[in-house]
Amino acid sequence: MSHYKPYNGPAAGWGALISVTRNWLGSKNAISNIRAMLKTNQDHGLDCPGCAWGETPEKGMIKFCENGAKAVNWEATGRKVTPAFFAKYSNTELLKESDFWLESQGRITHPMRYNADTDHYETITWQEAFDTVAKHLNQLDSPHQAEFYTSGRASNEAAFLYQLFVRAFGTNNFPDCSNMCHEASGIGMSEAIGVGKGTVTFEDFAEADAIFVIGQNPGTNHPRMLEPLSEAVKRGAHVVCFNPLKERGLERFQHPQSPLEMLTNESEPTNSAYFRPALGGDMAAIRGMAKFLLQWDREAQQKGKPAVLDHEFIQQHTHGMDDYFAEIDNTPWELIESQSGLSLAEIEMAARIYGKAERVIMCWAMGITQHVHSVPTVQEIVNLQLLRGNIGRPGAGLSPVRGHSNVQGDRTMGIDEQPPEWLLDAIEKRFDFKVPRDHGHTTVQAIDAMEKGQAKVFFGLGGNFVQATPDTERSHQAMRNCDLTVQISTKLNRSHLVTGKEALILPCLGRTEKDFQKSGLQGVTVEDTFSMVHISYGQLKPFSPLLRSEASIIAGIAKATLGNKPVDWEWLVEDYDRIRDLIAEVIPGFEGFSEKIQHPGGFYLGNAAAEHQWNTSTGKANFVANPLPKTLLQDQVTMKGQTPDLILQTMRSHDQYNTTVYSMNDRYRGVYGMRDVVFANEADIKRLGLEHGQKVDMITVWEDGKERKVSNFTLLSYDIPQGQAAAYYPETNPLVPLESYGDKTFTPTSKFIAIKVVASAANANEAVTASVA
Ligand SMILES: Nc1nc2c(c(=O)[nH]1)N[C@H]1C(S)=C(S)[C@@H](COP(=O)(O)OP(=O)(O)OC[C@H]3O[C@@H](n4cnc5c(=O)[nH]c(N)nc54)[C@H](O)[C@@H]3O)O[C@H]1N2
Ligand SMILES: Nc1nc2c(c(=O)[nH]1)N[C@H]1C(S)=C(S)[C@@H](COP(=O)(O)OP(=O)(O)OC[C@H]3O[C@@H](n4cnc5c(=O)[nH]c(N)nc54)[C@H](O)[C@@H]3O)O[C@H]1N2
Ligand SMILES: [Mo]
Repeated sequence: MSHYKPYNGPAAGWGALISVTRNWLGSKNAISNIRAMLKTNQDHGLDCPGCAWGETPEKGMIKFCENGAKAVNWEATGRKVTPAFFAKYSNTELLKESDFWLESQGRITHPMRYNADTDHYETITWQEAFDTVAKHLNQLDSPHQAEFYTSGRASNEAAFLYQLFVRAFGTNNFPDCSNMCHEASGIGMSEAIGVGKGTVTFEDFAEADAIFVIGQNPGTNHPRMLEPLSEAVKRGAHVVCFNPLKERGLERFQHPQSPLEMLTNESEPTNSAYFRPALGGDMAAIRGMAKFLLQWDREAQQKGKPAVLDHEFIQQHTHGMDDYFAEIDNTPWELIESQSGLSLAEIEMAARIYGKAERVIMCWAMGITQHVHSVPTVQEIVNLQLLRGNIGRPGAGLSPVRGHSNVQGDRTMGIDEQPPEWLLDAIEKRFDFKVPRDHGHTTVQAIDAMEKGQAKVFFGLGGNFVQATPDTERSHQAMRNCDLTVQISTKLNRSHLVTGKEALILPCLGRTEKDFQKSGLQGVTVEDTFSMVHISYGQLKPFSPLLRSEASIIAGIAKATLGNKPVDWEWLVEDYDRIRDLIAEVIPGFEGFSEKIQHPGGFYLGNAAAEHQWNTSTGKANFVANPLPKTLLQDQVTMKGQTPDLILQTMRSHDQYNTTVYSMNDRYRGVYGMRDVVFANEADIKRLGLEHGQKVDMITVWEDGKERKVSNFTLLSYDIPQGQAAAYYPETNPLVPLESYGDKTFTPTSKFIAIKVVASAANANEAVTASVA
């Protein structure tokens, strides 16, 4: 029964363990799953396939979190999607089922080919599958007519082989999940400090005096991050949150492995300050902090008091200070206040905490990166850090907290539609073929190309492209336009059902499973958000004898398409050390790769900016002087004179992993048994003449005249700033216009969608009685 009841327990305490236990008990393999979990993070253990947060360094400690346990358990389900399953259900029938139902059917056991005549998936041999892909690829007029998507769970070894194959085939069309995720962090930081990755390591969190957590919900998405946050507060450091929602994990915290805390059922407040900005208002808030610091510094100078800014650092290491200070001076306080959604008193308080702290770490995630002006916002965070030299010192730095467990590693391996020249040169030199130099497609550009019929083959290394991407109706049609769609996957999802004229499902081993190749048991490597690379060994028996590893599937396709060029693909896959030896030759930082990963805990890739080596155009760390956006609403909305009712952000519930829904509950937000809900402020609900509990439709305000609408969502009165709404992804992806993306990033603006909210026409009366407390 669906209901809504605010959650009062602490985050990650008893509630977490109860939920995990229930999850395990619901799985036939509960015992072996637990055993697999217990080996997590030990030598030759498994890298958690959940998020990209770093593994805790202490050796021998068993560290896991509720949502990591869910991720393992989800993969290690007892349920199977067999050829008999596909014989039973036609594709049309399967399309009627929910995403939740589809993934709950279990792991796919056989390679399958879609037969349009019967509307069923049918078995196919691996070789037939490889030959089908090769036939389609080789008959294209240009290699740029194929799109090669990657989701961030792929291992380094698989990703490296994949990019080598695709480049040897002739294109840089590498749309990936990163395009929808931390793209702005990479672009913004690269221009400013010369590296696109976080500059801190796990150890830095123990030394910080203040940790800012901006636009991130770690209690759900990076639960192990709550531990260093809580420890920081315990030793007197500040944790400062910027989030319009009062996320439970950030309010209070109890660690499941600290029995004492659980016995007393008390939880420590992790946040010393919690600010609730407007959606997209963070750049203004941080500009305001910088403006205060600059003002205080000038006052201090006049009075002969100690400086507030780190002038020595600025002189020695940065470029562009004058322009940036001028930009600060030109930014009026009124704009800062109105755009940030915060009072100047709040911003001043944030600035005081910041200015008093000797060492500051700034963390952020999707609340920052999924806006139009995400690159300038990331750069404003960098600017602030440069003002006080908070980069490249112990306990200080930048921490864009990555999403998928190996999304960062995939980029390092060259999954990049805009590859740097040095990488292409290195590949060309090592493998002796002419690499494609033209930039390829991002995710949004790939959809556009498929929509227009310019791209004809879609290939997915993991992920659930049609549900993760914006403008659902159009992205589905784009997929249907293709001649061939191919998905390398573990579980059934909608991307298998929204097919091109031909379609293949290629089932692969998950990270929890043992991967045997000719030379024996293989491990794969991943890179976490702190640039630590380590090896992971599957622990469980492969789910079906027919499953192949991602690397071996890619090798099979590459061989069928290109023959033994530029490498002997199958020989490489016999022993992953051979792939790692190639990586060692091509990718900087991986010299001696196979030996280095023998070291328990793996090895640190290093970070030039953290060493104060600035690989930028100026050879210094750049202050980038971006003006605040004139208005947060895009022209497509304002120029038409349209007024949206609310601005919607789309986010994750506690029981989902991106498009994978574990259950219909969102415990920390008090929602049970339903996901088609929209949170809004009581005052807005009144203003719009609506009622708590009522069914509503949401309609996007955008200029192109296309109707973008989702219907029959339950409207919930929630503690959310006025003018804002929040709802779950992927259900609300139909509302995100394909053309609404970030400047320079092409990242869909999933955290800023202008909408109208109206009462649903159908069953309106019945809806009012929806079960809400
Ligand atoms: N269990 C679990 N773990 C995951 C995932 C998962 O789905 N489930 N997904 C993984 C992936 S791929 C990623 S990228 C990460 C995502 O991790 P998060 O970025 O934490 O994910 P979201 O749910 O999108 O949450 C965004 C947060 O930002 C806030 N927010 C939204 N807009 C704004 C804004 O304009 N300003 C500010 N200051 N805050 C804002 C929201 O209220 C919310 O708390 O998690 C990874 N880990
Ligand atoms: N509206 C809105 N849209 C968003 C976001 C948002 O916040 N709001 N977030 C964006 C973000 S941050 C991201 S990262 C993307 C995520 O986009 P994706 O990475 O494409 O989506 P996932 O849901 O993580 O993919 C799940 C599927 O991956 C497959 N899979 C799982 N494990 C493995 C494995 O080990 N190997 C292989 N080959 N396949 C596997 C399973 O079949 C599963 O169904 O979505 C983006 N879309
Ligand atoms: Mo992500």
